[in-house]
Amino acid sequence: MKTQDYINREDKYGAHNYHPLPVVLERGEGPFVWDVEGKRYFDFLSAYSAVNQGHCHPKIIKALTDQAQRLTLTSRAFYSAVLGEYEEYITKYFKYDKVLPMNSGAEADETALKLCRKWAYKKKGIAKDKAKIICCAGNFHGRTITIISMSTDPDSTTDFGPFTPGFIIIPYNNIEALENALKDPDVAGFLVEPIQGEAGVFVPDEGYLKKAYDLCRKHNVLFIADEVQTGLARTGRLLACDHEGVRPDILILGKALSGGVMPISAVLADDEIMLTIKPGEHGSTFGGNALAGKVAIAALEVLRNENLAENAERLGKIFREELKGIKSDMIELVRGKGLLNAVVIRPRGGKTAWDVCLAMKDKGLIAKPTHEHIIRFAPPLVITEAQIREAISLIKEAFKQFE
Ligand code: IF1
Repeated sequence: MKTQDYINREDKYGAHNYHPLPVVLERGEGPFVWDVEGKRYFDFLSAYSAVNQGHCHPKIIKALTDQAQRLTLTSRAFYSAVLGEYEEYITKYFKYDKVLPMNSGAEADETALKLCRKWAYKKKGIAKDKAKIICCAGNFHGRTITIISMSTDPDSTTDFGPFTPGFIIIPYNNIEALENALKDPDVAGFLVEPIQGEAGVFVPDEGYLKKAYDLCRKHNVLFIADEVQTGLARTGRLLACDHEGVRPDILILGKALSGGVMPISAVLADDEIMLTIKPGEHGSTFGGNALAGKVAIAALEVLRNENLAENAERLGKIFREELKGIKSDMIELVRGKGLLNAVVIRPRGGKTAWDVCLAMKDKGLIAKPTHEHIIRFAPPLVITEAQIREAISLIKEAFKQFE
């Protein structure tokens, strides 16, 4: 079978809810993936930051295969020998009292919303069913009905209503708007991405998160950080909130918590908040399974042992510097933090970000456009300086084609 045969088969039997770049991958190692024709690519998407530790990291795969032969899933109807070990490990790692384990990022966001509401009624004293949560225009928190109820993206919402009430949507990176919204005494929480991914790696002004956090504190409102994409070393710190010394009241993690091996997500909070949810009130068949516990411990160990946050910080600076040095009319703007970066493309002669991505693919580097005119660049954090420089020369060559 050739590339086109694989594409045709997906097209015929799979729902058409994605529009992939025409490349069919069959193997991955570190920062590289190979297609079915044997061609090697730099992976500059990293499965939307789920493979921060690199493809098929040997320590994570070992944890997976070892545990897979002992015990994979018990459900939470019983205790497991692994869950407590994982809970102790991750809570000490992030310095929270408790963790609530889930699977996908969307589920963890849902969990955070439910937790926030429960806290609002049990602790803050908001009247039954009145709690509101503030969120930001341009957000991306997942695909469930409740989560898209917060979305301002028509692709995410059109023909999917009716929606979940209880959200106040304010502009991102706007402290005045937050201050205003916080005047409502029924507000229980503020849910925010430290950098907006889907919006095109939109980095807020320095000090925004800290000011937002301080305002939430002042109004007895929970500061909830969705670090599903920005967390776990991606932006040059363990958490993107660490750049501003902010400790979220509720922290949401996913994606790289498994190094891309299986869906593992988590919500972290202290007892005052987490213990408001009682047995039977929330959960998931697979959440906290033994396989996930061992995989997540290994994935977190790799981040620390291989200094991936430091690597992201250092190489991110070089990467942005070099990108800014590329002489092309098509590059309007380069932005990002650590190894979460984006280029805003100025279309030229009918050529868009999609065409640039196709040209980069031909050169041996894959990345995905977002919103027609933005290309996200987010390689695995195990990438080396020499590899980053090699990747940049490929990107340069691709842009040259449009001169
Ligand atoms: C897809 C974007 C990235 C997320 C944040 C929760 C979730 C995500 C901050 C949900 C998921 C994804 C999913 C992916 C595309 C993608 C994405 F462009 F849409 F915004 F990464 F930038 N919070 N992000 O970014 O996690 O339920 O998917 O595990 O294919 O939809 P999930």
